[in-house]
Amino acid sequence: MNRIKPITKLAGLCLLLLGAFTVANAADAATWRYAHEENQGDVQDVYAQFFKKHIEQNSDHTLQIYRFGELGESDDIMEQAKVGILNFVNQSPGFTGAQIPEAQIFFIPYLMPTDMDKVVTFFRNSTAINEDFPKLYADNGLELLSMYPEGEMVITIDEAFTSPKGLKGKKMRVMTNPLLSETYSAFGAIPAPLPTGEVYGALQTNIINGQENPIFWIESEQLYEVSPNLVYTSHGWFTTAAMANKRFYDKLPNEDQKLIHNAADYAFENVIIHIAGLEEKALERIQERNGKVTVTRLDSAQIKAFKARSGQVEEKFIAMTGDSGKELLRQFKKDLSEVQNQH
Ligand code: 6CS
Repeated sequence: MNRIKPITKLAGLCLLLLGAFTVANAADAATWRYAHEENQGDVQDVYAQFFKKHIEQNSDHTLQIYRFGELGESDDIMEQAKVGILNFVNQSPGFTGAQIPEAQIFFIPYLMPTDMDKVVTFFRNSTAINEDFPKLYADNGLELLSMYPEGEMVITIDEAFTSPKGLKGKKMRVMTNPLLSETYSAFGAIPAPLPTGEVYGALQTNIINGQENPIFWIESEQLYEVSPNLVYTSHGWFTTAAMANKRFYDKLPNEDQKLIHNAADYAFENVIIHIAGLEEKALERIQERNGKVTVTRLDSAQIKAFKARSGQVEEKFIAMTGDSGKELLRQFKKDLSEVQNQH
């Protein structure tokens, strides 16, 4: 677990600037800097380590990885990547959605399948993911390398619930994109947008009543200690994205650009292997460690009541994104129906 300390962030930034100076003096063999949003051994860290392995085994370049908290919050590392002091950043649409509204599509509840095989097939084959999103990110100065799933979203809360009524008046932490707030309002709750580092403390002090995340993160950040009732609502998957600063990427020789995309493909394949079974194992460990943890899995009739509220979120998504979002949603749904037909 890593709750951000300002002094750690400052030290990290000093190292980063020193590193940038060193890189500027290097000729061919460069040191590239990559930051992500998670702790050691978590899904984004696994992706980053495989990305690094491929780069370093296939070139003279080295990759310096910065984990959650070392350089600040998610929005801090994105800012550092956009100005070019970081070459690569892994940021989830949960945060990127605030600057690229179309990335909020992942927060329309019940759009994604719950079955992992279908989710993975979707990410591999989807035109929306592999052709449309790279253009949207490029328009924002980012070369998109991979979009990949991390795990099913599970709600943790102070009192278990089985209907929207049970969420009434509950303050639920959401990542800081406006559409996710709409989802929780539609579910009957009061959305509370917060950066990652503030979630544990807000739960501990009852400033919020609950939050959502994949189980591996609930374990990694020990959120189950302060939010022990787990509710499976089947409303979505946590998606994330790895990208490069586009100015940096565009100036690279073709062979380095190819190397980077090959490294991303290699990391994607390995992260998919990593997430298989991850959530089940994390849940077992959580239950062993804390006897207070409860698990509620909504049945199909209970899910129906939440699903009935997804239409209004979809409408908000279109209102927020206009024709571009409408077209993305059409393609997204087409890609998803192809996945359903294949399985
Ligand atoms: O909820 C969050 O803020 C964090 N959750 C995960 C799974 N990864 C990092 C992210 O920022």
